[in-house]
Amino acid sequence: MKALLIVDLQNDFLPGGALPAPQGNQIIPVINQLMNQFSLVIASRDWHPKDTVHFDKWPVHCVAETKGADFPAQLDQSNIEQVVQKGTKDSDDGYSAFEATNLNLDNYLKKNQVSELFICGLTTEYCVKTTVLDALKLGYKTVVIKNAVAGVHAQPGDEDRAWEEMKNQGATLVELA
Ligand code: VGL
Repeated sequence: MKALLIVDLQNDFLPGGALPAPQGNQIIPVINQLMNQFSLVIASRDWHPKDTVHFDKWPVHCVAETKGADFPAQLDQSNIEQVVQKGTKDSDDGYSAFEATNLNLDNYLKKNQVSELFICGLTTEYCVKTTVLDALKLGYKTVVIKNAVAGVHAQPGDEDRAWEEMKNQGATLVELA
């Protein structure tokens, strides 16, 4: 069975937020459409404490229970079956959805007979890439939906390198409508 994993589509990673992907808004309608093609949809969210080592590297973003951590109003949440939270401790970055602390995502997917994981969301260079690499290591057939992912562009060239790395490690890159 295949599942859709939406990574960190949260206000703080969208224009106007604390750590925005400049093209982030463009992927929301694409993802709203895509969800109808999957019988299982999971969303991850960064859910940080106010003080965390993660904020030594990044502007404060996605603090639990704040507007910045919310999903955007334009996202259709009605098809999301499960939300997983990560980066919840003051000692971890929690880039990968497989580091979620409220649910063992790998066990959950295996229990639901998921063998093929379609991944979209924010951001290409960090949480999408890290989640994709973990999914590959855990043995999922991993498909990244290129037109439903956006980069944060922290450093020039990072996004291209992230795509290369995902491809080299075995991810399939597709465009879906
Ligand atoms: C992310 C930078 C810092 C992401 C999270 O969701 O890609 N990027 N924290």
